[in-house]
Amino acid sequence: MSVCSALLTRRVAGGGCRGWCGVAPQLVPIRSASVAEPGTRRSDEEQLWEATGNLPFSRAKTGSFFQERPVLKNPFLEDALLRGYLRRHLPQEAAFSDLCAFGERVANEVDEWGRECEVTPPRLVHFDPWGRRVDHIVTSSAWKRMKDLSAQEGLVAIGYERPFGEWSRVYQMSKLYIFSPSSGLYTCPLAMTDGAAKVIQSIGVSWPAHEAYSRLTSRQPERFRTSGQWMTERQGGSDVASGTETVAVPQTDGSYKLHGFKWFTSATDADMTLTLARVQDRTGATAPGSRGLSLFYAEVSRDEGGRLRGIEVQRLKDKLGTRQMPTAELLLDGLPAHRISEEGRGVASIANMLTITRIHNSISAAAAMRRVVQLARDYATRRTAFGKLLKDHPLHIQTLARMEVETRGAFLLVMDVCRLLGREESGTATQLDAHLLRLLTPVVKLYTGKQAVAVVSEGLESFGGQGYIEDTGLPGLLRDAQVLSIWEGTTNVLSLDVLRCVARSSGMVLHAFFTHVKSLLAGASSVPSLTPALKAVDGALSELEDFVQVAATRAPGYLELAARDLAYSLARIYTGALLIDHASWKGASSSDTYAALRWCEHDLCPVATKQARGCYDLSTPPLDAALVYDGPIQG
Ligand code: MFK
Repeated sequence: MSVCSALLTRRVAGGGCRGWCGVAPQLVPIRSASVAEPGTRRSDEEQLWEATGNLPFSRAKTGSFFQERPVLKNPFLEDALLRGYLRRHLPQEAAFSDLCAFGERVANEVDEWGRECEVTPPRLVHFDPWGRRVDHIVTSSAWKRMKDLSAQEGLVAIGYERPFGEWSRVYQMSKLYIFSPSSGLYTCPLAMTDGAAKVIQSIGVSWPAHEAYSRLTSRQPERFRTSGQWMTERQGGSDVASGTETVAVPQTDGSYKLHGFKWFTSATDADMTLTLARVQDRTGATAPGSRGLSLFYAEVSRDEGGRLRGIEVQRLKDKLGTRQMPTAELLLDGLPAHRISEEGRGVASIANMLTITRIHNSISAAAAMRRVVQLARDYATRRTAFGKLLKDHPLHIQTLARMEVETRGAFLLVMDVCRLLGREESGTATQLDAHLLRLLTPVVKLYTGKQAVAVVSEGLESFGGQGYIEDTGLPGLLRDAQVLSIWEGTTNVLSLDVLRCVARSSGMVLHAFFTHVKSLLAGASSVPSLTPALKAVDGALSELEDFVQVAATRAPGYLELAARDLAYSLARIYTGALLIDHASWKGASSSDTYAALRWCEHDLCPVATKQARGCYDLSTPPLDAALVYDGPIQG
């Protein structure tokens, strides 16, 4: 049996990698070592005390005890669920050895680069020393290494090469999941690059986007290019249809020049972008709303004087987190561009990009949870309090176990969406798969974004005060997690997207949901240890069916008030079914069963619970408003 076959067939205990990918395991400190201060001159009295051994702080003011730091180990070998999931669905030796080797590289090399990206954030240089406007976004050398690494490792390319057919997206996203928390936020440009490649491919590869596509999906660092996604303008990021002021002025050669102001452009050092604008007619008029928006491809280039063509970088954003990555305000002042959608089909054409970036967002969310759990459980084997290691305090381990359950649920939910995406792209998707992909994309994004903030916050607490100290690298995990529920559609905007896709499909997406969850439950019905979980999901599914029946008879405002709780119910029920399904697999462990049972102790159908309490009755909004604005004196 080859080493990697062994990896596929045996359950793994501990973290050693030697013999699987041929690399000896190394433990990597997440911070450099601190140095004790030298001692000071001692008085005779002090020396006497010292001689008696009663002056422990006499030689070094810092004392002799130093807490051991948590150690990042190979994130692939540390992750029993990831390996189990792949053993079940993608038992390919090549995939395992690649993920194992990549995990080793992440722990031993890339994580340090990620830290470098954080401590050397990008800066904007507006002018050269001689006063010429240059608008250079200066990034760290680590950020540039991330770009080369991304090409070499095929972090975008795999999705298009499709080495494992319909499972290729699962493989690609597994690599990104391992990479994300160490990537210095390089996963952001990769998300948009992947999304742009998908849009160009789905529209049909033609000039000038043909060259762009081959570069976005290249494995050669010198050819690889990244893309931006410039959608947000000053009037807001959610209501794109009425918030987009940018105009596209037709040129005689069939191209356009864009004039407008993009308020949030992430990873602004990208080589190209996809963006929305309104085409002007001969009189300079544009069509309003969504129907007036078209999709444009533009390259970011410089003229002979070194000045950006048609772009001025107004300033970099001062953000709570994601500081590793440049986010800028851009004035588009005659940016050369090519229209790649039909006129007025901008939103529908960029929707593919939204699907991809929302899935990437969800991968980053699950990965952030996984990373904080890995570090916290390692720390619990090093930190002693009240006479024993943290790992020997049942209450502490209970807290970590709850985080683990959330992390497992998030992982299975997002991987299932990747599975559906892979089926769609390889032409094996059924109608049911297509409906599920449309419904679950906003659901997984909104749910995992919220979970990540909660789990990472809990994780920081498990380090005590050290979790609050910047140069441990831990607070950055929380600051970066906070964006996951905001960009690419906030929780409420995505909840409304769920309603929209239910309405547009005449309920077919919900029909697909019920059908698939029932089939997952049926597949596990013969496993007695899962009975309580099965009953819980089955009961929640019935409650959800009842809710849908009742809601269909109510005014539209009723459903809007229920939108967020409905999305949460879909997430919890579907995740419960996935955990049960995974635990019923013949290679599952007792921990897989336990995780499923624990997950199903959640309120799986909060929309039914809250409906029963009258939370969506139309008498509620004025009461909510009165509560929110209780206090100010009415003038
Ligand atoms: C680590 C990971 C990093 C991730 C990358 C971070 C980058 C950060 C940069 C940003 O945050 S960029 C800003 C992101 N902005 C958003 O995500 C926008 C949020 N708002 C929405 O999603 C709104 O729902 C939307 C703008 C789409 C609403 O616009 P409309 O014009 O009111 O849409 P409408 O009329 O409902 O649909 C227009 C068409 O698009 C329809 O197609 P048809 O005309 O053929 O019927 C819809 O079916 C289609 N569509 C809309 N949303 C869709 C969709 N199709 C598929 N999926 C969707 N989600």
